[in-house]
Amino acid sequence: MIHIIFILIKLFSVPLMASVCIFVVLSAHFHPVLDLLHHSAAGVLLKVKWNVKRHLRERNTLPKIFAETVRRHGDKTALIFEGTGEKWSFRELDEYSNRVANLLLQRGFVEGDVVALFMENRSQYVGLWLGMAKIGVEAALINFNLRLEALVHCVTISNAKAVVFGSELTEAVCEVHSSMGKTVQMLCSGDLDSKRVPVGTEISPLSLCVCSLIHGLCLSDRLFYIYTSGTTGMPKAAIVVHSRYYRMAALVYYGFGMTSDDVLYDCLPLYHSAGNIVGVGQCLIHGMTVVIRKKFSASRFWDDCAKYNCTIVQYIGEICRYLLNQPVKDIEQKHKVRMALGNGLRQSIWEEFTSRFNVTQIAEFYGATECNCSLGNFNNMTGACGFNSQILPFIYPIRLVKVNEDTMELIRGPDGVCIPCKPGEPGQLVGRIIQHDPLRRFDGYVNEGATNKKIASSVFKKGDMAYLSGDVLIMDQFGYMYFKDRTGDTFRWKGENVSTTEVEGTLSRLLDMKDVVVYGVEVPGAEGKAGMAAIADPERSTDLEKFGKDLEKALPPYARPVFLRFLNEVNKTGTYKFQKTEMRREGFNPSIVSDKLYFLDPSRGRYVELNKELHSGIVSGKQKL
Ligand SMILES: *[C@@H]1O[C@H](CO)[C@@H](O)[C@H](O)[C@H]1NC(C)=O
Ligand SMILES: *[C@@H]1O[C@H](CO)[C@@H](O)[C@H](O)[C@H]1NC(C)=O
Ligand SMILES: *[C@@H]1O[C@H](CO)[C@@H](O)[C@H](O)[C@H]1NC(C)=O
Ligand SMILES: *[C@@H]1O[C@H](CO)[C@@H](O)[C@H](O)[C@H]1NC(C)=O
Ligand SMILES: *[C@@H]1O[C@H](CO)[C@@H](O)[C@H](O)[C@H]1NC(C)=O
Ligand SMILES: *[C@@H]1O[C@H](CO)[C@@H](O)[C@H](O)[C@H]1NC(C)=O
Ligand SMILES: CC(=O)N[C@H]1CO[C@H](CO)[C@@H](O)[C@@H]1O
Repeated sequence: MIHIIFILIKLFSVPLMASVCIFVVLSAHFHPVLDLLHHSAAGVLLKVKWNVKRHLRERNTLPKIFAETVRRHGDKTALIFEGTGEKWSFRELDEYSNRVANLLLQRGFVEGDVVALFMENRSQYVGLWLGMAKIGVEAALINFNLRLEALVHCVTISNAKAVVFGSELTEAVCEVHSSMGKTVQMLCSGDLDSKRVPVGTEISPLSLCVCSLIHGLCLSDRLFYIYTSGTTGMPKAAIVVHSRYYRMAALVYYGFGMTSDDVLYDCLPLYHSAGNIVGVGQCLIHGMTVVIRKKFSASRFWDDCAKYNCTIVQYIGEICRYLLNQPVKDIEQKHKVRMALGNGLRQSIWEEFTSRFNVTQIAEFYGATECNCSLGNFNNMTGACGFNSQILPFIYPIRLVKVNEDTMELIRGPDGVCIPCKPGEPGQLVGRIIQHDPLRRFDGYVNEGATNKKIASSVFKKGDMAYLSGDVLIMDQFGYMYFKDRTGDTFRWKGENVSTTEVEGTLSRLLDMKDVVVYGVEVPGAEGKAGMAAIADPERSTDLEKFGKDLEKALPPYARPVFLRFLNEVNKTGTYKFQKTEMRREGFNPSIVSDKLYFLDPSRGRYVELNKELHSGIVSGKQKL
């Protein structure tokens, strides 16, 4: 078999980015050349693509790839559960998952069945879904914070035949048991306390027997479902196929130059792709030891890292800021962590984070579970979340296209095709969908309607199809991509676009790293949306006078929040992202919002308390904004 591949060589003499392209003809197993490609973004993609093709050819699946990892690493520690300190070797994880597989077979589950997995973080979690994967049973990974309707919704849309739950969640399961339908089996992992189970509720203990097996599946089969926490409405179940799992884990492994000797600290929830794929995937596929923590703890973070000799830590959302918020202590520098891997590190705290915690590399990447447009900042470029070659755009068909940032509607040219952005112009990230290419397929959601909203046609050229990321990014002239804002979060005020992410970063810095959530609220009669900042300040320690002055220096007038809302705590998702929908809906009406509200009085240039009288003045248009 002859393959033609493109080799990129970075010319270090030319600032940052200038790649030359050489065409080489290679035989399929010429790996040293691939290693050469290691550190260029396109090289990483080619390598991963190559591996995916090989796995497809060899009819490998994730369980088979894992079997290979077990063969290589056997008694090495695969998972450590911080909490009990329990350690599992690769062999033990394998045996546990085999028992799961056997049990499910005995209970009559077959390939293609769906089983919901509802439990808190621990090693068994990985063993359970892996065991299901071994016999082609698809796990629906349910957020363990869900209760009542949301829980029923997630189980129901997955068409699960059974729910496997952790004994710690017995009560939550009993609450919804009757709404779930008699045909859904309830299996409890751990010690079932029968006193907590109401009479008439049918729950069976999950008792496991030993023997091993792997079924013949294929890399493009479904592995499990992950629920995306949409900004609006109920969660959607996104499909993860074996090849996607492999690809996501492999892209960061090769892209960021990890090795199987690294020890990764994973304190993210396992029902999400960051924790379960990007994190745990390094264990299953690459033989890395992964330390799992039930729940992120800012105060224990560096102690854990030092205790387990972790070399890589994962972060997401606001986690880095919570770490910076902790009092300084020795241990935060006395660890072996060389890399922080994740997404959502704000540019405003990037350098403070690396210097204070002595972490030399930020491995920031971008990519939603269901998205076909992942990016990685493989070159340790401050503030960037990814890179896309400007010279060889065909290697990775993603681009930024012009959108109305307010509504996220695509802006199209006269020919009906989307307009690509120039360097420096913000645009929505889109990825071309090529169904027959396993690296570029879109697997979509379980629900067809949800899939349609994420796909548009005539994006790169007439008649094609592309995945819409929903996020606005900016690319510089070299091809580095910078995250600008989340879906629909940018709003217009005084004819300018306000990026809530940027304003949040600035305000939080001015306010000693407090949680700050920025969003736009509608004011009758005013065009666009007025900015509002919800600030978590339980002690009410904010000096408004000083804050107002600092703000004048830090932000242009249109970006300064017109309203402030002080509360004890802001709501966050399981992945430490802020929830704004409810607050946006409540607006700035003091008779709806019970928290203290302030208004930036333009004539006095300072914040004043927003009472009912002032509110009606604003609504009637008497009070200028
Ligand atoms: C961490 O490394 C030290 C020295 O290299 C070693 O003594 C210790 O056992 C290691 N700890 C763990 C949990 O592996
Ligand atoms: C910071 O990390 C480097 C390399 O990992 C190490 O050599 C150095 O001692 C660390 N600094 C402190 C203060 O621990
Ligand atoms: C990454 O960048 C930071 C500062 O920009 C630098 O201190 C660090 O050494 C770099 N790390 C690597 C691995 O190049
Ligand atoms: C704001 O965004 C829109 C597109 O969403 C763009 O047309 C407009 O030029 C932007 N305005 C400014 C001032 O950047
Ligand atoms: C586009 O979507 C497909 C299907 O899910 C995915 O496999 C592919 O990798 C995506 N494109 C990119 C650039 O990742
Ligand atoms: C936070 O979440 C709780 C429970 O879902 C809800 O009752 C409350 O209104 C939310 N608070 C805000 C400020 O959105
Ligand atoms: C295995 C393990 O330690 N599981 C823990 C998961 O979390 C629950 C509740 O927080 C604990 O009770 C379990 O012991």
